[in-house]
Amino acid sequence: MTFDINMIKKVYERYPERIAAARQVVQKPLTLAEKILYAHLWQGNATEAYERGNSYVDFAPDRVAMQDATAQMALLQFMQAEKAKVAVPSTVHADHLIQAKIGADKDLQEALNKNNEVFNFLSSICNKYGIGFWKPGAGIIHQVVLENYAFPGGMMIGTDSHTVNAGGLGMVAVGVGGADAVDVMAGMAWELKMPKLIGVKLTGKLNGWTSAKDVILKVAGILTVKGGTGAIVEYFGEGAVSLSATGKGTICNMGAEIGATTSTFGYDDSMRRYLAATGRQEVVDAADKIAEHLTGDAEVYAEPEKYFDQVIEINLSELTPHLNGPFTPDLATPVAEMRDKAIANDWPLDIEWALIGSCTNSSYEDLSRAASIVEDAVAKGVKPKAILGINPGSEQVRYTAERDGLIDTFKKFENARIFTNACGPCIGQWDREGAEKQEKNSIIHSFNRNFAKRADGNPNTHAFVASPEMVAAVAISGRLDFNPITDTLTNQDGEQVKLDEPKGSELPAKGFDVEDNGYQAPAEDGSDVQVIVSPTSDRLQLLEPFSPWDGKNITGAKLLIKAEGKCTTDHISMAGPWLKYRGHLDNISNNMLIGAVNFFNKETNRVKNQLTGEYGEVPAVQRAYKAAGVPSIVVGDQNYGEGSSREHAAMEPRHLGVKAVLVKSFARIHETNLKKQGMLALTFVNAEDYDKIQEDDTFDFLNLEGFAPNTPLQIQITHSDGTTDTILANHTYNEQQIGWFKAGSALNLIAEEAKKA
Ligand code: MIC
Ligand code: SF4
Repeated sequence: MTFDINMIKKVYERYPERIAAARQVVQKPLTLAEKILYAHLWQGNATEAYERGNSYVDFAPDRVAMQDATAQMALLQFMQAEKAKVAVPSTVHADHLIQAKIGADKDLQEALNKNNEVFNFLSSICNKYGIGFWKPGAGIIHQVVLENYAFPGGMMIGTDSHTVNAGGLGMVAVGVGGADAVDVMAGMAWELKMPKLIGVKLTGKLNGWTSAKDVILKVAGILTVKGGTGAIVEYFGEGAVSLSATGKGTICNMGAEIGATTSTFGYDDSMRRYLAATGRQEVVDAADKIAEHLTGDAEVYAEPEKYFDQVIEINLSELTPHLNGPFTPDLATPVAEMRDKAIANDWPLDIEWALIGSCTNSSYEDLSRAASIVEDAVAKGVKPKAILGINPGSEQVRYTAERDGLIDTFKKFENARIFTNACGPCIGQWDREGAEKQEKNSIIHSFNRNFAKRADGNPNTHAFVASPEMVAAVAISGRLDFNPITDTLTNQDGEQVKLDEPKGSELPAKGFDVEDNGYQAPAEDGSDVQVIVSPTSDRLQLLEPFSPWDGKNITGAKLLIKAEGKCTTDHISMAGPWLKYRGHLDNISNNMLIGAVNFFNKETNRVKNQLTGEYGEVPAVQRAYKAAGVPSIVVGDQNYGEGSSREHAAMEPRHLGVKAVLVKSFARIHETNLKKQGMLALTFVNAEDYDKIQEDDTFDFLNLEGFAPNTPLQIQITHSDGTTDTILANHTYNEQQIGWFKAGSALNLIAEEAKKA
């Protein structure tokens, strides 16, 4: 069955007219990204051309997706908007709260017991507001979306940074904070700065050990974790056409790791095959009628330099397998060079754990390619050295893989563990034995992120990212520097054997199958459904509106922390053990910035309380400022807030009384989240001013009373010796966003409007 086919048909019906209007205003051949953007303008047909990287544009996304860890906060906010039902098709996916420990059945039951209150809340709130609910065990949000909802030329937003995965089916799918999702679910426009465009031309064809994952591992190495900021990456060329739809999904998925707004591919046969195999021939039939609009214009792909802001070319025939890491996903190393690099950097070479899964690489094709390696090793009498853990992407994938014998193949290894169809170790939901000893070690996985502590909480775990087939090969050899193209392994009989190249099936030969996909449809009329939040719960807490701005300059603000170096959302609001408080703002605020490194003592979670002169934990010091009615600010480095869409990273400082975050540069989603929650998100006009900030500084804003678009803010810094520096801070607030700041948050404005109506 095809969900929401009428909505999809309506989108397609208006496409020709919308594209014609876009051609009128842009006056140039169009990229696919532009077609999708202009076809989804809130106002309808385009009347002006927007400036990339500059104009704010209102869009009308076709659908919204949320996962359990972000949906709680998104839906707690949606409740405040006082709407009866969501305005566009929306879904919630229970995937982040299931810990991997023993194996699927036991772990799932344990998660149900532990998170009962949250799952019941999500199930009932979805039922009330007309939202589809995918129950725990149904699968990882982005795989389920690709299998059921994504459609070429569509636009969606999701409260998870890897929403971009749906670009594998030719969507513009963007990760956002919950407050953005609330706008769209409440029937309002979604605002985005017109993205810049990066074109990636793929020539040749993948072969041997190289897989789609290596394309994005390579791109990440070229562009780095901030090279895609504010841009849509559009892939094209014969190499793009030769990739499977799920392979395209993998590439788009990890576009989040280069900060890209999203990534996408033109509609082609791989998408037709995937849509048909997942029961959506109707979408193929509808898309085929407007196929010319669902890909970039031929002129664009013939002379990409003329139309994209930046162009990269990769020859798939020459691409080799890569391992990226440790601690950052853009540190790309070709497998053949790993030995020297690892030795030079003292990265542990032994691998104890190898993990396949996550929204990036958990498709049927991924499992089949990895299984072919295991099968080959078993046939050659090679025993694996590392433990191999697998999280299938969805129940449909798991069920089909089991039917086709892939799961049995993995189980031929005694030390293989099949975990739940969920995020699991990818987000620190992993009870790894011995992790508390904090020993230096290496692991390899097919996930997308490898920030410190992310998978097992151990800061000394060096995590490397690779394709599922490389993960399987490394698991068997137990060595980080194993190169399956050249190296041999010793089998049970003492013989030297080589592993065959991976073989996989793009799609299951007998089709996909599933008994219970885990979907719960909402009530037609949810007005009688009660959503219960116990006032004594430590997991869920109804939200109180943040107070509006008093109209005055912020004065006497103390420095809470000057964060040094990489400060991702994992550093600002850690996941793993803290995921359980995602629905309780006050409780989760106790993890605020506990992972950030204090510039002055190089320690985490130890900052000076300027009121007492004593050092304490960041949340505790901030609570002391709040209790004393003293405002504070946070200072940070480049690409602050990289990674997740979790708006907790913005709501926690807001809740605890931080007024401004002043950094060298921001990651897109986090900057928007700060704005939405009524915070000041500022960047140094001169990056070197970061060096002027001292531990005992006090900040006075000089011209906040005149807060206006395109006008930098002046901040006077008073140091402890009485000297002062006045610095300039840039901001990107437009009129409307200044309105959010004044009202205390974007949601306060929606609530005001709702009252007027
Ligand atoms: C992640 O991969 O970091 C997460 C966990 O999926 C986050 C969302 C979250 O923090 O809940 C993301 O990518 O947005
Ligand atoms: Fe889940 Fe990991 Fe994907 Fe985030 S990156 S959605 S935690 S599988």
